[in-house]
Amino acid sequence: MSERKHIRLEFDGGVATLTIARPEALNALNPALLAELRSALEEVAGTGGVRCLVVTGEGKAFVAGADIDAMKSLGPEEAKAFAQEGHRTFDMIEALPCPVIAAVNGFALGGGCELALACDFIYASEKAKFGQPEVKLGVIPGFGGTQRLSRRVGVAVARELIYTGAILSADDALRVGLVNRVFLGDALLDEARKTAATIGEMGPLAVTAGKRAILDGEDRDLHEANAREIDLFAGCFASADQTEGMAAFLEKRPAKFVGR
Ligand code: CO8
Repeated sequence: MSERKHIRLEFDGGVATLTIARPEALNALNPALLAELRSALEEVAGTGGVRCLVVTGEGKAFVAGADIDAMKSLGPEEAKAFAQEGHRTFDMIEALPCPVIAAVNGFALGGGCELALACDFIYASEKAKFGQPEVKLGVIPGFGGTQRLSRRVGVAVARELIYTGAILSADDALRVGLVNRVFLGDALLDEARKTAATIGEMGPLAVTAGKRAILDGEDRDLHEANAREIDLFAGCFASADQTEGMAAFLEKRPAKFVGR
């Protein structure tokens, strides 16, 4: 495993946990951290048997945004390159075959909210705070927030958040559908890993196909998206896991999935 300064990666059975750890800057994303994030995601993709990834942050922030100090003097071309780098990194999360759960432990602002949105779904600590405060800095979200936030919570709520820079509590984020579940005290990471382990017990090819069908469908009209679902559904029937899963049900025993 390569040395990374601000990212920790742990593997426990089929569950991987990626922790962003630059607490002195509330885990703000600079180019070096984004490069480490890509390298960690490559490691996850290249490690056999990972069934679900949990992404979290160290300290009081998940990620408090792109690094404002690193951005303050950029010209338009450099800003474009930085935004593209963020997109490339977050696209890798969506391209992973396994689901990714964002376990948002604290501030998820700007690029941090965008990172959480690139994950399949979000669990939050009661202390979490969400927002796209870029307009307060004279810019707009540049790591996918205008698109992924609208798709996740609807255009009306996304517009209000992006135009006002308002910060949502965990409970308000739950109310608008940004967050799936809110946990009290220190329960967040254990609960996220528990869900990750549950996902890991399912047929892995089927889980991957489900992730693909949902993501691919977001860019298509309903008819085309349903056609994509049909193809992915049919593809499951070429797998040993489909034979095993259905046989196990009929024989009233737990399935033993092999990922083939
Ligand atoms: N970038 C750089 N440093 C940061 C950031 C950040 N986003 N957030 C916090 N820090 C640093 C602070 O400067 C401070 O450093 P120091 O101790 O050296 O002064 C340290 O982290 C601790 O922060 P605070 O003292 O401010 O902690 P508080 O608990 O008082 O406040 C807040 C916490 C409310 C989270 C506050 O830090 C804050 O408002 N941070 C900025 C949040 C923000 O605006 N995020 C959006 C950034 S823009 C963005 O993400 C755009 C994404 C697309 C980029 C496109 C590329 C061109």
